[in-house]
Amino acid sequence: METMTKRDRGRRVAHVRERANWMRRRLLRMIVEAGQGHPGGDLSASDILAALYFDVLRIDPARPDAPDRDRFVLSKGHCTGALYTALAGAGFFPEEELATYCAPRSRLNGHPVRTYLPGVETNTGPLGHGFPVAVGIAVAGQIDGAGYRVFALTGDGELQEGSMWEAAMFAGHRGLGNLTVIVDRNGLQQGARTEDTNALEPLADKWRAFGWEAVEIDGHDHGALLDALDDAAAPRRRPRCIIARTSKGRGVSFMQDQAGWHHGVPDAAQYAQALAELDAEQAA
Ligand SMILES: Cc1ncc(C[n+]2csc(CCOP(=O)(O)OP(=O)(O)O)c2C)c(N)n1
Ligand SMILES: [Mg+2]
Repeated sequence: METMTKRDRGRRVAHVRERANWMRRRLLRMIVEAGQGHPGGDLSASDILAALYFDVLRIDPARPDAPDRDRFVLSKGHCTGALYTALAGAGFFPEEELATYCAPRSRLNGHPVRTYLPGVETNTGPLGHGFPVAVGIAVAGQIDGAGYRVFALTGDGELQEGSMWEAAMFAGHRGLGNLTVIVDRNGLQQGARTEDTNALEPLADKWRAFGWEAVEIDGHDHGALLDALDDAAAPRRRPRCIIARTSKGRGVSFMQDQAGWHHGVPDAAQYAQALAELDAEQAA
């Protein structure tokens, strides 16, 4: 492993922090312009996707199909606000194209489509489908002895889908050391708390029982995210689960931890307030 100086780490953390803030502002604008979107889950996942796309993933927008690229699967496929701003910011397509979000014939479908847009590894949207595909990609990498790593982001509500646990069991069985799943543990599914609907806890123990390494971190702490994701790159013989404790709607006070902002569009006054809050956070 390379040794990282404190200065390098500080720079990485500052960069991811700045990019996550940019993503939040940019995705809200995109949702306002389109008149639709899922801001709660987008804001919940922005720090995670910023750490991946602006630091961790070994990807090259000029070679989106490079055989050795790392793969990222947005299993909670409704969060295209976070995914498309990350892809645009990383150079996979021009930022101006964000203005076409959800428009007829746009490449930026409400849920991501692989054949439309470079950088999208697989179609997602129906919960419980993306993560099993990510497991399949990791199995292929294991069989081929390929060097790429596979990352998947799931929702916690998504873990109510039985297919997730079938895939988790198989990944444990195969000892997929090239696979990391990040659970966006914001405690909310579409209209209610996960624990009131069908309790997931003790969640880390469930993954461990399926043959995974599991860690729990603050999913808005950029340093903790980088450490956990760096660690995932270390050689090992088991898949790894990072349970990222998050807040749905993070960064915008009136959206935070509110099931009602799972989907929705801020009005002009709310949008102005959101931008002011995000500007203040960036300046702090
Ligand atoms: C199979 C399936 N059932 C229902 C839905 C509708 N749906 C979209 S998002 C969502 C809630 C997801 O909650 P979670 O996975 O926790 O996402 P987050 O909180 O990160 O937005 C639901 C029920 C869907 N997309 N797919
Ligand atoms: Mg959730």
